Amino acid sequence: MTDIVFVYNDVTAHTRYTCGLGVASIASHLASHGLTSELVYYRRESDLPYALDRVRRADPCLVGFYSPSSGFPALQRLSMAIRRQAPGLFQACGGPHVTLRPESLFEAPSLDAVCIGYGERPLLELVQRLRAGRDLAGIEGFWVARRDGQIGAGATIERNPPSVTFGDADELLGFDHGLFLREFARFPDFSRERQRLEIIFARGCSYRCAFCSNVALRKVMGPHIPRPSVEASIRVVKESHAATGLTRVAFHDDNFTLDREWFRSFVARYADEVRVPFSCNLRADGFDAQDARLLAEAGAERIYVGVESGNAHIRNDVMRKGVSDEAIVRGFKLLENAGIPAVSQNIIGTPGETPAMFLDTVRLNARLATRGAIISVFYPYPGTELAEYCDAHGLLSRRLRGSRERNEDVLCTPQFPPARIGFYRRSFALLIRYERLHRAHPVLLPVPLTPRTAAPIARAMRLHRRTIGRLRAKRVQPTLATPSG
Ligand code: B12
Repeated sequence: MTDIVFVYNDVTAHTRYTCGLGVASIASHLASHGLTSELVYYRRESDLPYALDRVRRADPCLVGFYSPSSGFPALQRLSMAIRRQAPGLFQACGGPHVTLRPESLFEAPSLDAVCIGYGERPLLELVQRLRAGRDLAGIEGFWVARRDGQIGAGATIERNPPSVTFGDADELLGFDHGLFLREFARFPDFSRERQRLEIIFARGCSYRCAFCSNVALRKVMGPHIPRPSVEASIRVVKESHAATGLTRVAFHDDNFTLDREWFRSFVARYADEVRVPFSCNLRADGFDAQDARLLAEAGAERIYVGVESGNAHIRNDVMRKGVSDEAIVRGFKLLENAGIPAVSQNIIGTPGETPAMFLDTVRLNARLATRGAIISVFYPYPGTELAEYCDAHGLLSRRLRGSRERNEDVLCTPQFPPARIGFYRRSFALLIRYERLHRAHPVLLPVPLTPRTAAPIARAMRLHRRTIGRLRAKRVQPTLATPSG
């Protein structure tokens, strides 16, 4: 009999198939204590009957949800359906959303508990007590609602302190990737060849960016950022690599060079002992030429760098990123010199941003040697400084929950209307391309990018791309038609 069915909720984020590392870490910890887990990867709401069927067949003692903030309404609907199907089944939810908003327990009248903070040890304790039929009082990390299988807001809630003491970071390091890989097999478009082995070492980030949940999480969890030793980290990469057979690795740490000493020692050993191609995240001002060289030697094949905005006021005064234009340009240059493809990560629609300011993001990206530029629409995550600002200034719209987050605008921003945000998001790559051409050939392409010229320029670039595409297709066709033998 299965002890736990985890539900990883991806209906609003819809990233490519991804291993939820919180769930994978908890499952690995539970397995080391003899408890078994199953997983439902909740990709779209039409998966509801599938999820109910999996829960019915597994007959666990607990369903454990993970969800980003935007997906919480979908989670509530599923949780409600599970309650109707199995009234006595205990339902708990964890992750950054409920850690920052434990009051979600009142909003979801079919949830029995929410986990605030690290979940490995609290969930083990909870499941052991459920299995033994013992009382659930006083489990650190959990707010528990005594609903007795009922649906309703009237339950009394026991509020225990958050789970903030992590314990031995080496001992707790481990991920049950197999849990996710087995479940991915049900999706026809899942490709094992393209799947990366996902791993995270440091739990958090010490920077104070106003758009990121890390600052809010540190307020709950305290300033200490647990990090396993280099020895344990290398061991777990080797073991996970051998267990999954995946041929590329993604290190998900918010900032891989946050602890420089750890980083240098880790990549040196990784280069010698593992050397599987990998990707990671860096701050543009967080590394030097030697670090870039070490990354290249270790097999870095893609590095994601947060640019956020090309407008220094938006980036540093509003978003509190604290990185200059020069540092960003220098960071990308170092990666280019080391031969590592770099991808910039950008945000559009930050409170206070205007179309003219957004064009600074296009211009800055055009100066960088990028292998791609990702653009996300600003989303105010609970507990962040910018979410509080949006709330205080009446900027939050009804689209906030349940939206395809980062793809749709969710704020009321008269100075940057939703249709304009949509246009710039869709045209971002084309506008960067135009700006590069304009810089290289100012005489041939003299029109500067402004909020007035952006739309006709994007139209012309689209037309140009289509024409080139057609011409290429025509040139390629005869070759394809030539009999090969
Ligand atoms: C790695 C990462 C990713 C990876 C992997 C995703 C994943 N879910 O693991 C990728 C790149 C795919 C990703 C995607 C997204 N991410 Co992300 N991601 C992170 C990052 C950097 C680290 C998360 C992590 O792995 N931590 C380590 C693991 C071991 O800890 P954990 O996940 O917190 O889980 C612990 C506890 O929360 C708890 N817990 C977790 N689940 C459960 C379940 C139960 C039942 C219990 C009891 C406890 C419990 O116990 C776990 C172990 O201690 C965080 C930032 C951060 N520093 O936290 C952002 C973060 C979690 N992501 C965020 C967001 C918004 C997203 C996306 C929505 C972005 C997008 N639109 O595409 C998607 C959402 C995907 C999804 N369906 O959840 C936000 C979430 C904010 C929020 N309030 O919702 C964060 C906080 C960053 C931010 N922007 O501020 N992300």
